Amino acid sequence: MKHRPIMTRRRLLKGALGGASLAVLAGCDNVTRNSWLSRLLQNTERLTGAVQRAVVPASALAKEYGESDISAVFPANGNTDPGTADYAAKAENGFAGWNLLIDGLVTTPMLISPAAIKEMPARTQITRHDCVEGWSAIGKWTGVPLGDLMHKVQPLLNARYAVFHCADVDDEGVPYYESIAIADCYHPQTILAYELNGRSLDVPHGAPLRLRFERQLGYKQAKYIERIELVESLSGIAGGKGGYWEDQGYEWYAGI
Ligand SMILES: Nc1nc2c(c(=O)[nH]1)N[C@H]1C(S)=C(S)[C@@H](COP(=O)(O)O)O[C@H]1N2
Ligand SMILES: [Mo]
Repeated sequence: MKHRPIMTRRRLLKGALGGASLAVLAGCDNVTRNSWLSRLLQNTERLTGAVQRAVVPASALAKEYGESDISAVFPANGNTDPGTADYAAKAENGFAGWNLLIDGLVTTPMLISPAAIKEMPARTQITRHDCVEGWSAIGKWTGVPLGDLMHKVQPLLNARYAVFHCADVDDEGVPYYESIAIADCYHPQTILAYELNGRSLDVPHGAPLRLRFERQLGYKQAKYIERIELVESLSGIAGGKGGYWEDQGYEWYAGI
């Protein structure tokens, strides 16, 4: 994957501490190995999340833009093709053979095809995507509100997180995954998107289904989703921190 943890750490650091502090660190490529600094950074990140949770209501909407604001090019980043024979065969077939599984702590587990999802009421939103690697892009996303799918499966009372399992793996075979709080599944701008800028989602941008969770950073926007698992705790899943990048030290609460 392109994202290098150290470099992105430094970008997060820039955001957290500001340009002046970054200048002091310029040329230091071992910032993440420097223990006082990484402790400070982690505390700063935690503080940012805590402050945001305190001052921004969970229901607040991310800014939405107009058609004229849409970026001419929306970069594709991270994995841009799951690359397996199975995925290629399904992509070739317009994802007719794809099924999204929603299971775990739900009353009614469900298997649903992208075609059936497209028949449900849709939401379209023009929003800005911010990647920690230092780029942003404005795109128009169309998809099904995740809350509508939650109403179908009915989460059990002890479900606390939705975990998004993706079809792609990194160079070492580690699968991509992400997670958000159940309450955030019902946020009006949390959608499972199947269109970007009025066209069917292409492979680089996460076909056939990808998450848009607009008040958080790019790495939360899971692509190639094949399973949504509702759980009470994230500790039993992969590295236990709730996401592919979180397992490598990123914040789970990636608020913008
Ligand atoms: N399955 C999967 N989802 C992913 C990634 C990935 O590598 N695999 N990369 C993340 C990162 S870091 C970013 S910035 C966005 C990029 O989305 P895009 O390719 O549509 O620009 O997807 C996120 N979701
Ligand atoms: Mo990213």
